[in-house]
Amino acid sequence: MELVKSIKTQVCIIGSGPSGLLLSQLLHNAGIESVVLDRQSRAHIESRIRAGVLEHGSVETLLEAGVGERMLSEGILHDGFDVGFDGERFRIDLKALTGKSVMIYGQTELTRDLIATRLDQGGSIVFSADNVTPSDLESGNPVVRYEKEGEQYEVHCQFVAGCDGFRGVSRESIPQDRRKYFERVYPFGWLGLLSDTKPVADELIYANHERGFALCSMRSNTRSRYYIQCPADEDVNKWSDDAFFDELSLRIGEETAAGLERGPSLEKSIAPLRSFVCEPMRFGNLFLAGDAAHIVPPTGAKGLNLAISDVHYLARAMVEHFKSGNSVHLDAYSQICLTRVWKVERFSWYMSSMLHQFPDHSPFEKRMQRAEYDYVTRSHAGAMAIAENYVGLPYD
Ligand code: RFL
Ligand code: PHB
Repeated sequence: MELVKSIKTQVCIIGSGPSGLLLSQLLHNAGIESVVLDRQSRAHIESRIRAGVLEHGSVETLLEAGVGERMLSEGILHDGFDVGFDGERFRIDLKALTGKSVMIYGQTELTRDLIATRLDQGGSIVFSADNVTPSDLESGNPVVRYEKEGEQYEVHCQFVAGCDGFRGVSRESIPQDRRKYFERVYPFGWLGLLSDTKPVADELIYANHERGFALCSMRSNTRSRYYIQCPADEDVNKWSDDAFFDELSLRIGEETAAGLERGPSLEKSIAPLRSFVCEPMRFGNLFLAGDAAHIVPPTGAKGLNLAISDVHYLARAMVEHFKSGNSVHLDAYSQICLTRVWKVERFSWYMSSMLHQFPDHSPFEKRMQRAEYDYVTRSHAGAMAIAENYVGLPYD
């Protein structure tokens, strides 16, 4: 008979992306034990290239969690960004409109900081855990089974946090008749390129050009991140670095392109664009957070930030439960998150709709896009609506 090793903890967290790691950190800060399980290796997790923009509230949450030191010294505050349309450009002055800024700091760096802090403090993160399977989720004693290096394990806990991203196991372990999915898949993707070159501008540029959307972003003053809209089924191998920079140059206009520094790609990949929400975000003692529960297209820079706000609410609710036995916030968790999630879904959908070329758009819809851009760039209220969402809606 095979021996199954048994582990006991208060919260079993599936997924060691930013959601799972930050939750583990916030629980630890309140004296609550957790075990984090991830199917990937530490090296793989620490090398994934993802988001780059942190909202004001995300920065505050990370600082309060005690994981913001390097972000404060190496991150770059941006007081605005540009939106462009058919060669025109307009700066959304975040600081003047809202009094707030956003922080440019890569998700890759944030993940490294979170892993290092958890491990330094003796936290338990199991990397390369195979066949992670949550069960007994409606009981008071859920169990999460996994395998590692030929051994079988069982984690016994009070709560399971499903922080395992869009393709994880947690959401799918909710019976079909107990959840509802809402989804839109966009008819294009983003081809992204990372290079050790000086960013083409001091702030981000989002541009809608007749050849397709383009985004100029960065990770630091010496590392650029660029994206161009591409067909959803595009083959990344079709794009040499030069072909990418040629196309980007066309879309950002001659004047800006004149200052574009080219350099070999450190990473080049295609991300699909999707809007998705699972309701509710709880099943028994399983709580979903981050991409496991919802996906936004990246045009508003919201995915990581939404993950951080979910975790803020979940940690607060779990701490309250363990400290005082009060479950008011746990019971309200899904509803509190979903109210904010849908507002952020709306903003990400809106930004994506205004800034991309849609293959099925009629001339009427093209005029609507242009009118939207004109409204945003010529009305204080229009610019404000973008700015207050971009710096982040307040937490409830
Ligand atoms: P993650 O980061 O996907 O982490 C999930 C973790 O779960 C593990 N996992 C499993 N573990 C055990 N068993 C299983 N069966 C498992 N299945 C999966 C995975 O290995 C992984 O470690 O989800 P999390 O923590 O919820 O974080 C969400 C963010 O990663 C995501 O929303 C952002 O990256 C989205 N995003 C952006 N968000 C922003 O706020 N600002 C941005 O500027 C921004 N830009 C982006 C983005 C996402 C992009 N891509 C590639 C989708 C730009 C891009 C190109
Ligand atoms: C990025 O730098 O990766 C980035 C920035 C802004 C976005 C999306 C991605 O809206």
